[in-house]
Amino acid sequence: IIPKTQVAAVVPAPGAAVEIRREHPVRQPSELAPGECLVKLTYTGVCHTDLHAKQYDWPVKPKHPLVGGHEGVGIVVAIGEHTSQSPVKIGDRVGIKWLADSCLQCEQCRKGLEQCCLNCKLSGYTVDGTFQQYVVSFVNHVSLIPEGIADADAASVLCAGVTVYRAIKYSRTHAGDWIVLPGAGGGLGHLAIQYAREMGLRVVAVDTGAEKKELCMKLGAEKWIDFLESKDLVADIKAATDGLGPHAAVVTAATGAAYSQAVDYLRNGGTLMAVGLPGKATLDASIFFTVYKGISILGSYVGNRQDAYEALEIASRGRVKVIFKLRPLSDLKEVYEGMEKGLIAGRVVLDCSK
Ligand code: 8ID
Ligand code: ZN
Repeated sequence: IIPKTQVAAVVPAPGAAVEIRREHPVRQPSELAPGECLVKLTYTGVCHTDLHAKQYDWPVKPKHPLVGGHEGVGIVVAIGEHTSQSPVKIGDRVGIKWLADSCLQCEQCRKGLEQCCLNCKLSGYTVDGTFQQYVVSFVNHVSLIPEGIADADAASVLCAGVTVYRAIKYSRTHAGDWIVLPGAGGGLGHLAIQYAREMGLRVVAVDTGAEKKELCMKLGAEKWIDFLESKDLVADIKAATDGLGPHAAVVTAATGAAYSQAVDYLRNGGTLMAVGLPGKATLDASIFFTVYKGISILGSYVGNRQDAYEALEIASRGRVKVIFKLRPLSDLKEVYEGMEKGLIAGRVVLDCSK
């Protein structure tokens, strides 16, 4: 019942264009190692990280040829022989996250920082990901998808949702606080608005264009600032937050510029959560004011299994919804073009059957 070949989107070499291949091999159940599982995918989100991988612009490099993608949902159809104590079984509906596998034994794994495991495997980066119909993943790290949420709706919770959920969770804010979200109209940002609201925060959305403005306001942002129209971003953000600045900023824009004034507009004692991942930019912030204002600057990298569980649970109750356009897997190249130009409000989710 497992076909020998499938449709897959392949980046053959560093910086090359993505190719749709219709005869891409499927790893057969007998070829799975212990701990591996084969998942038949229905839908996958497209994250800006996948575009970084294709463009080869990060200091940590991907494998090639590469099947990208790390926001997939599907059914476990096989588990490697001699797998002991699998938390999932054949027939379970699971999600594929960026963190495909970790050793679970090292200091970082023991501390629940498994995404920082030195022996981690990354979906769609160091191992093939979800831009195909059958993906090999790992029983310890696939996420069970709760009932109450459809496959296509769950897909982008697995990276975008988990990532912003964790970033807000550790932003040292509480109900009633102000949070500013540069990149609010994008894939991560539009979910950050909703998780922030769910946690009782007041949201200032920063992004550009009428479509993203409408999306952000509809999702519960209280204030909107267009970063291309603003003549003084620091003054505008402070004015929007009682004159004192926000308690936290979660930056999900993929550019250094979006970080540059955060220390200036944050409230004394505020927290900057670094999430967006420009490959080469450095953080440009006043050391003096970082100290004088008591600012915390924290990097936040996807999430662990518990973060995924919590982010999915909230989404499965309908409290957070991925806003997406559905396209066939074979459209990935065009999706990347739109993403590069900043034209995608919310997310794009791909139908793996097409
Ligand atoms: O674990 C992590 N830290 C993690 C997880 C997943 C993704 C980090 N990321 C990274 C991605 O690799 C990428 O670098 O987060 C970044 C954003 O991913 P995304 O949300 O998937 O990208 P998007 O949909 O293109 O959204 C980015 C938004 O930023 C806006 C754009 O208009 C777009 O809506 N933006 C830009 I570009 N510059 C801005 C600025 N200066 C800005 N918004 C405000 N101010
Ligand atoms: Zn991602």
